[in-house]
Amino acid sequence: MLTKHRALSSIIASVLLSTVLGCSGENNTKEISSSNKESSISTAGIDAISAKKLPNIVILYVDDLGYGDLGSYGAKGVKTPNIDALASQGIRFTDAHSSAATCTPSRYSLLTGQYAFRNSAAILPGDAPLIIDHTKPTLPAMLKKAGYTTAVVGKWHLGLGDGFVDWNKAVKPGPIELGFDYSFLMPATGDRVPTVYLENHHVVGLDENDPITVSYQERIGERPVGTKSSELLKQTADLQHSATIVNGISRIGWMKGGKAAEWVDEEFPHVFTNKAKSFIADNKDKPFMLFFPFHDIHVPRVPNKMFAGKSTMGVRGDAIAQMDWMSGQIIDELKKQGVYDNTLIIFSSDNGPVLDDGYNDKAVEMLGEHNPSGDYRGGKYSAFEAGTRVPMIVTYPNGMKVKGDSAALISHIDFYRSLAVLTETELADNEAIDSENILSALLDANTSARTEMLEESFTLSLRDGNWKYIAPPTGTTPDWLANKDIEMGLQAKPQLYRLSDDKKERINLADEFPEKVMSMQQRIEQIVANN
Ligand code: NG6
Ligand code: CA
Repeated sequence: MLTKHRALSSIIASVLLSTVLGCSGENNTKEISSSNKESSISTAGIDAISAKKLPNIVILYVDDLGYGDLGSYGAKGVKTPNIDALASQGIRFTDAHSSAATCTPSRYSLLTGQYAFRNSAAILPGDAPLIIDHTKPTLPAMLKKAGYTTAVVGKWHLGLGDGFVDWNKAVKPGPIELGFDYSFLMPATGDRVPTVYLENHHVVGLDENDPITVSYQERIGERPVGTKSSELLKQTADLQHSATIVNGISRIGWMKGGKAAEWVDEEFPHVFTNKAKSFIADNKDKPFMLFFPFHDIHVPRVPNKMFAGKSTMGVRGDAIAQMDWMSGQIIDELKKQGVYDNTLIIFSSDNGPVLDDGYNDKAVEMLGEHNPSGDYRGGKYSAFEAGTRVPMIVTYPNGMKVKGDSAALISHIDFYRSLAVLTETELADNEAIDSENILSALLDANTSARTEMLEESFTLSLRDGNWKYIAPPTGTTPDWLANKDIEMGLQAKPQLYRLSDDKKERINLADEFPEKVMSMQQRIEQIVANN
């Protein structure tokens, strides 16, 4: 089924969602009356109590995993048996895209169903305020309304607080105010201070006699910094990543205090996985939604020694093996708790791959034959396909109609509306305005999805079937990306590619098809104007 593009014209005003946010997560017997029903109950005579329950929803969201980084997508330097097994039990998508080519915009769109440019969402520093308006609809609040208990465990990077965060007090608004019942976070990224965990509103393990202060302007406190104490480092780094050193890794930004609360990077796989497993075990008897954004395989790549040498690619490959193990642990817990068959798992990545992202971790030198972008051009930050075209696997034993490979064109921005349809939740007119219902394609490998799709990077690109148009950028790129314009797909002239015979986006057809260029540029302008 091809869903219709929503009429977007009259949507501007905001609608308070306080009623949604106030809803309890108790309704765990809601039945699904959609076409999935035929696979729901096998035994006749069972009454409504055992009628098919809402499926649990688990979103495994890897950071910076490229199209070619999994065994099931052609990886050469690392094995990913747990994810590959998942792929063999569901649908492996070949044209699925993160909403943007960087993390913050991508996650913003996933959780709001709106393009990040509508909110100027860009990569955030670790002390940025929450960029999602908690008075407006969000994916977790929508699912909470549908009867779900919701959690986020992992990397956040969407800002916290409303301007100035005091890490020694309740840190809010944040995920709880957005509709998550439980949160256990890395507040920003692994390469940004503060290097502490945040559980619900509070820093974990904080000693009140050693308060935390964070600065992105100037050095504070006594901790050594990468620019001066390189002998303390496990990996040296570029200037940007050479501020406060914690656990032998220099980070972006400075942090004072909070010594007892510091994380140890090598412990991430156990810490985050255990929190996810506990949430699953605690909620196995009611519908739950777990959003699990990994730190891996983002920099700094400091995998646990369990994974040392598991790949032929050094720490970047070992971090992929670690991510695969963590995924396996979570999948096993779903099985152990008897809820795997009734769980919709979406596995994907927030943007394309990057090798050198600031640390000297030998990702480039040890790459070998492995191609992180698969057959596509570009990677993280890039307007070319590999900026957003990422691995995506969906399983749902109770509801899956046709397994196998799917070439459906899908954006992660579509999860919001599709999950609303799955859970029979009505959306308000101004809710998830850029999100399309592609639920049928998530459950049936033979069903198509979008015909057109916007890709966000440092410019906007549009897919129209196999046509790909990259608009000349109108803004500026960060200094650290200077001189990389061609590599990032950013050019002053329009670019038009025909992916069916040029998947690597090498032959710019813009001069040959000026009308196509004009119509696709106009379509981008319409989308931006919300028409
Ligand atoms: C950039 C960082 C990069 C990474 C990225 C965010 C520099 C030079 N580069 O600013 O290392 O942290 O932000 O990555 O500072 S993302 O996947 O979270 O978008
Ligand atoms: Ca990312």
